[in-house]
Amino acid sequence: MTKVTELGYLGLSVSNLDAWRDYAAGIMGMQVVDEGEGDRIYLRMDRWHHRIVLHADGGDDLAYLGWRVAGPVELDELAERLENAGIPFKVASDVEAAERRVLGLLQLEDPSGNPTEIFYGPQIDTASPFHPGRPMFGKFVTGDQGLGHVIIREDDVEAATRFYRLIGLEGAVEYKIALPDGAVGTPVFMHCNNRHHSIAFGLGPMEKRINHLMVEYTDLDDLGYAHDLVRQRKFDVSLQLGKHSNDEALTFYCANPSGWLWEPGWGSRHAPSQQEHYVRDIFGHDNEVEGYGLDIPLK
Ligand code: MBD
Ligand code: FE
Repeated sequence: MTKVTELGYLGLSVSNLDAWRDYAAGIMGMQVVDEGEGDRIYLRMDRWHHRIVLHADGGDDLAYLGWRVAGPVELDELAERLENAGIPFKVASDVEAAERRVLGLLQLEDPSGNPTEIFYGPQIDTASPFHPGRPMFGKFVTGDQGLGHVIIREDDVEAATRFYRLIGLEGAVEYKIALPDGAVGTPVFMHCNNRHHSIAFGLGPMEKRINHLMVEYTDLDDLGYAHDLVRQRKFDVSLQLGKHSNDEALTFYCANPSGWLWEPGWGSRHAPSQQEHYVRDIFGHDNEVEGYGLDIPLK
């Protein structure tokens, strides 16, 4: 069965491009690529032309998720599967594919209306070495694990789980976490490669389509460097440094210029081959500034 292979790219809708340049490059280490289009800039994390497009259209939210498949045959197979499942989609034109720097893509919406693209053939700029926006000890963990993971809004968690299974992700509930109001939170985490999870949802209602983006460093010192800069520049920290039980990554959560969260991380383990669940995190992740949708006691 054809599956998506990675969370390959993201489109983000932002209001303040300059603030985002400083944040993504100067703090997090991404490379800004500005091709003079005026309404967008690109963020590079590796040899790809880009992993993230920042569209300056004021939305301050997720614009689209890009899931990769191996090639044109796989794209056709997924199109047929969507058709059989009665899920509407559009085959993008050559001009639209070129805008995304890919060879071909389908455009659709997930069950909560999150704009979703399935693509193949990204432009890889092998001739242009990755040049981080600030000195880096190591690199970003990407390759066949994709760019990172996102937590997004899904109003119907079961419908979302079915949708992501249909396009090839695996996974289910991974935490049963006691919430302050006495309820039990049961977030779903899903993966499509070795990255522990590429997408998660089901932590209750959210204002924005996206709660956070996790990007991972190969080197612990880059996480520390980002943490120092976030503290120096006094960006809100929603969850302090801590270690998750599921991916065992050391991470913290800080506000980005669009008012949702960035989760810099290091040391994630790969997705296990069988389902597990946890009732708390390992250490840390204490709540600090409230109001970013993760005011939950993780331990
Ligand atoms: C994660 O990456 C995460 O964001 C949460 C809330 C719990 C476990 C792993
Ligand atoms: Fe996360």
